[in-house]
Amino acid sequence: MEIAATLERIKGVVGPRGWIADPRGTEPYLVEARGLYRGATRLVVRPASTEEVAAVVRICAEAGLPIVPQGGNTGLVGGGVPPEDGHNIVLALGRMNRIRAIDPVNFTMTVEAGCILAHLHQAAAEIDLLFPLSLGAEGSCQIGGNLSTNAGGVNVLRYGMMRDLVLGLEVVLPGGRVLEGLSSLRKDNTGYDIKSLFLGAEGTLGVITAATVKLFPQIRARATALVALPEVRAAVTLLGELRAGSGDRISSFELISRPALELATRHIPGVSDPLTGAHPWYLLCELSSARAAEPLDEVLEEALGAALTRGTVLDAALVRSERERAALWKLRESIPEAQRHEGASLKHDISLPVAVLADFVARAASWIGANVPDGRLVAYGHVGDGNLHFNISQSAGSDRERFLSRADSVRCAVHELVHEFGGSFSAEHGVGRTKVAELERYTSPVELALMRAVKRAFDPHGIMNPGKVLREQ
Ligand code: FAD
Ligand code: S2G
Ligand code: ZN
Repeated sequence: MEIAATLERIKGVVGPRGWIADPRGTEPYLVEARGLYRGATRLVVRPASTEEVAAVVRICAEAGLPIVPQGGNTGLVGGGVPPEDGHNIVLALGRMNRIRAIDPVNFTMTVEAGCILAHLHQAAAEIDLLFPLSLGAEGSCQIGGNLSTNAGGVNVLRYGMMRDLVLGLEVVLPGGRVLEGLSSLRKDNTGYDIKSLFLGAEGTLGVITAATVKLFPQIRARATALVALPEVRAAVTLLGELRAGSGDRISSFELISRPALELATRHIPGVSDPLTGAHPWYLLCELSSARAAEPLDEVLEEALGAALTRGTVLDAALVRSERERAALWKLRESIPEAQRHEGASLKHDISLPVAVLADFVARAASWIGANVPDGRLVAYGHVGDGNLHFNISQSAGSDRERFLSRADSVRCAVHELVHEFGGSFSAEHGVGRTKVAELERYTSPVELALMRAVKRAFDPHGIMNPGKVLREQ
C-alpha cells in the first residue's frame, strides 16, 4: 500500500486530535534534549488508547512503516527521535496519561505510558505513599520512557532502577497484538519473565502502553548534607561507613566535582555554595526513613563528625530546613543545564564497581589532562551506584569545533578505560542511536547474538525503532 493511503488509514484510527503533520507542529518531536540529532517525519501520531495503538501498529506492520515510540523526549542517546530520512512515524504516548488504578493495600499503581513522572509522584503522595523513581527530567519524562530506558536517577541506591519498580506491563507488540501483562503480583514464577525484555529495550521490541508499578511508604524523616572531600576515594570510604552507621538509610549519594559546582553557582540563579573555601570534590548525601522518630540528623551529624576527625571529610553543611534541602538539590540537578552555559561538552554516562572508581578517575583524569588541552573534567553523578557523568567541558576561550573534533577519540579512550576497569559504557541513559557502535564493541558475541535473536523474534520486519540499540539487520 502506498504511503499516503497508509497515513490516511492511521489518521482515520486516531481522529483529528490524534495526529500532527504540519512542520511547525511536528518540530518538537524531531529534536532531542542534547541537540545531537534532528529527525524528520511525515506524521506524529498521538493515540488515546491501547486499542488505537494496536490498530496503528497493525497498519504499520502491514505497510512495513517504521515507528519511533516517544514519551517525554528527554532521552539522551537519540532513541526517541526519528532518523533524518523521514520514513518513520513518531508514535507519541503523551495523550495516554490516565492513572488506571491505585491500590494502597497492595502498594501498587497501574498507570498509562504517557503519565509524566512528576504526576505519578503527586498521585502517590495523595494517598500518602511514594513512587521513588527520581531524576532531573521528572517534570517532563513519561513512565513509558522511564520503563523503556530502564531509568535510574538519584534514588537507585535505596530503591533500584525502573526495572526494580515494575510488576507488570501492557505492551503492543510489533504485529499489533497486545501483551496483557499488568500483574500486581510480587511473586509469579511462571516461565520466562517476558516483561523484562521491554525494560531498557528503548522502543525496539514494542510499545509500552501501561504498567503496574510498586509504591512505598512515604518518607517521614530525612537528613541531608553537602560534604567537602579531598578526593573520590573518600566518597567511597564514606559510602561504606554511612551505610553501616545509618542502618542503610542512605537514599541518595551524589558526587559533585569542584568545576561542576562552580558551573552551577556561576550560571544558575539562586544556587550558592553553602561551604566556605574551594574543595576538589563534594558529596550531596541524603538519609531517609518512613519512621518519623528516626533521629537521622543526629546519625548523619555523628557519622560526618567522625569522618571529619579521620580526615575523610574536609567540611560539611547539614541542612536545617526544607528550603536549604531544596537549594542543595537545585545545585545538583542544575549541573546539566549549567554545563550548556560554557561551550560544548563531551558526555559519558559510565558505571564501575565503586571499589575501583577512584583509580579510574585518577587514570582518566590524567589521560584527559595529557590529551585534551582545551577541555576540563566536569564529573558528577550517582556515585553510590558507581555511576558517574564523566563529562568534559570545553575550556574557556577554546575553539568549539576543534574541541568537538576530539569527541570520538575521547569517547573511545574513556570507554576503553571503563572496559578495562570492568565498567559499563552506559550506566542509565541507554544505547539509543549514540552508542550502537559501543554496544557492538563491548558486548560479548554470545550476548549480542541473543539480543539479535530476541529482536528478530519480536520484530521480524524491523519496524520498531529501527537503528536504535541494534544496527538494522
Ligand atoms: P523519550 O526520550 O521520549 O524516549 C526514550 C526512549 O524510550 C526512546 O528510545 C523511545 O523510543 C522509548 N520510548 C518512549 N516511550 C515509549 C513507550 N511507551 N514504549 C516503548 N518505548 C518507548 N536518565 C536517567 O536514567 N537518570 C538520570 O538521572 C537522568 N537525568 C536526566 C536529567 C535531565 C536534565 C535530562 C534532560 C535527562 C535525564 N535523563 C536521566 C534521561 C531521560 O530523562 C531518561 O532516559 C527518561 O527515562 C526518558 O524518558 P522520556 O519519557 O523522556 O523518553
Ligand atoms: C544527571 C543527566 C544529565 C546529563 O544529571 O543525573 O543523568 O546531561 C544525568 O548527563
Ligand atoms: Zn544521571
